[in-house]
Amino acid sequence: MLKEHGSKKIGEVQLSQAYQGMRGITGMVYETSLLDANEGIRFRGFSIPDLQQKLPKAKGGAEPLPEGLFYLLLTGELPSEQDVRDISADWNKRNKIPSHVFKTLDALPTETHPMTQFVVGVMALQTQSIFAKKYAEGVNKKEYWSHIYEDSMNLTACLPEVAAYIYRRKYKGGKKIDSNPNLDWAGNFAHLLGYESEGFRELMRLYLTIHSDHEGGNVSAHTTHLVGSALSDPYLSFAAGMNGLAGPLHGLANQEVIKWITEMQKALGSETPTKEQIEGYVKKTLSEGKVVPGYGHAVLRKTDPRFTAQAEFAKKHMANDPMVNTVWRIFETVPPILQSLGKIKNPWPNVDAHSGALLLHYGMKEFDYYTVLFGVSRALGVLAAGIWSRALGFPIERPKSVTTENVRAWIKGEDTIWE
Ligand code: HAX
Repeated sequence: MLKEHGSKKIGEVQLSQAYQGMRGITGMVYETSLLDANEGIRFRGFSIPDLQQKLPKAKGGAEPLPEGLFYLLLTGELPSEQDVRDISADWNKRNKIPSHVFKTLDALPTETHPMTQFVVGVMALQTQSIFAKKYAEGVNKKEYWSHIYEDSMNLTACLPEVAAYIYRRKYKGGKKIDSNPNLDWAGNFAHLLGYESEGFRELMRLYLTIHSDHEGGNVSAHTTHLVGSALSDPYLSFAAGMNGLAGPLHGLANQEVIKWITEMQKALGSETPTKEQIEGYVKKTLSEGKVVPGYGHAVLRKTDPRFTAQAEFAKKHMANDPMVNTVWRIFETVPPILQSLGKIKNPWPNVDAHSGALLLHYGMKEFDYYTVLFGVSRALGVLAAGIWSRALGFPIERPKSVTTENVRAWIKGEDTIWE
């Protein structure tokens, strides 16, 4: 394909795009999912409602199992029930975590933000990298992908236990819970965290499926992709991506949403403020030069279908929950206000506007932990994509940059350095 079509142009770059976050520049290939501005995410062509219908579920459950989503992202094909059971069993065998990982986490003060602890935990696991060992021994580049695959499977298998260890240590007095090998990956994660209701397990299955992938340009996926292109192993590249997810304009927004709503409830003296009260609080937030967390997106131009999927889950399981109802009232109130500012390209809610209310419903009130759940899910997408990047032999990623001095000279016709 490249021999025949490699010189065809897929876009042009404007000066404003170079200065303003590279919006709209198509500059990378990322196999596992594609984002449409109006329709939202498709995982290998399948929308979230498609996945809810077509992916295998737990016994008696209604939500897709993330193992099935991982199979789909990796192979491009829908898995059978047996494929999904095989992955659950495989991950249950691979989740052997060396004791130094827990000791490393224990060395951190418990006040350390859970995302920092998560990244430290992943970095401590890096001693297990098969790719790094094989590379040091000398390996043919055609085999890279298979070692990256082994690392990705092992890392994915270990993440729930590492993530749950952080939760139990920070908030539950360090009482660690052992894995239950009879449970699916998400069900076991719920169990490891200490949540045994079927409702929370179902929420985790949905949550870990829908947060997994959002094409390649978002900060966590792009960072994992970029760092992986230097042949840094999946532990190194995933940890790098997680540092990006920990930013408040990206994954940390799920923590910020609940923090913002809780502060609003306190300021207004009501658990379920009216639309008028919310309107006033939103205007105050904007006048203080802050963003309204959970709203807006760099690519999406409609309500995020991941928000809608979570709202549907809430309608089914907790329609009368006061926090959920407040989230829905915020949804009725915020978009017209943001729209009226005239500068916000997408006034609609994103994935993070809803997730915290669902977690709170089941009793998970430690909102600074929420981004770790997002991180565990995001592993499925970025690691599957990383296996493909090595299979396709993508080179080290290295775009060109310029200085403002170059740009000024170019405007005057004195510099053509990049033409
Ligand atoms: N509240 C207030 N102002 C907002 C806003 C919001 N929710 N969303 C955008 N804006 C502002 C921008 O800050 C920018 O202002 P300036 O021109 O003064 O700098 C202006 O509107 C134009 O921004 P944009 O082009 O519409 O949005 P961007 O592509 O630059 O940014 C963001 C996209 C998601 C970062 C942005 O909408 C935002 O900050 N939202 C709130 C934080 C949030 O919810 N982040 C999570 C996003 C989804 C995600 O990654 N989840 O993990």
